[in-house]
Amino acid sequence: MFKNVIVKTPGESYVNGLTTSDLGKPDYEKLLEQHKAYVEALKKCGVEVTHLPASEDFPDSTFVEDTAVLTSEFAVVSNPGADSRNGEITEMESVLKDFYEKIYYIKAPGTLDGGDVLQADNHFYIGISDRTNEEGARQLKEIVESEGYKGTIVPLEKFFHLKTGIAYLGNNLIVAAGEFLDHPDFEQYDKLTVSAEDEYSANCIRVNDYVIIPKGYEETKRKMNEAGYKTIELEMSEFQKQDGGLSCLSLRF
Ligand code: CIR
Repeated sequence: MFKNVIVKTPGESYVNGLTTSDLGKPDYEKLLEQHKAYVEALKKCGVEVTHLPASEDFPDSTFVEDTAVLTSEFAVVSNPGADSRNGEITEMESVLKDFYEKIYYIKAPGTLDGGDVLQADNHFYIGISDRTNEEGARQLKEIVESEGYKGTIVPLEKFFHLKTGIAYLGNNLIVAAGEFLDHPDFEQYDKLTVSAEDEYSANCIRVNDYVIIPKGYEETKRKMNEAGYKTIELEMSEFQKQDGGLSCLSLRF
């Protein structure tokens, strides 16, 4: 069960943030509506929402997930791999001090984005990507193992972040797309598979009694409902334009 989430309103500078997509410029008004709906959905899942104001100096800072890795017992402040995003951790560190006594840090030359970290029960999977380097992944593995968790490092082939293509729903069930459909590191899990054309819906989040999924992916939704999960669908177009998905917009703990 998650009790808390942290979210952050996107600033007007969001439209100038990092992206590799060719989906066009985000519409700021629409973006704010979509963010508001995201926060409402989280509230429906029964969590307490800590809502941070926009920071114009950090265009991508609504994607708070990348700044930390959180568990019920400890927090890890990340060291984001994109220069323009690295300063986002200053604000997050001070927020996390209100919730955690035990805080670890990923230190240079290690870099790590929270989007590269998937927790499945007592096991952390840590992706090596363009943002998370081997040293950052090694540091996180050492931290989680010192806390009694397992850690597995997973070099990514194509996905931007680890969680771009995989999610954990609990009960040994993962949602998998692309390179994770048949990946040896995840063979012990039951799989809800996502086709290449629905790949964006692999980035979904289980929050207590619901799975929040992007709107417009009927097959993913049907498979989740058949597996016994209640779903909430959210319009994500303006986040997708900047390479962001549902998990990226919150820290859940
Ligand atoms: C970035 O490039 O950092 C942002 N535009 C998107 C970050 C998405 N975050 C995530 O997948 N955890």
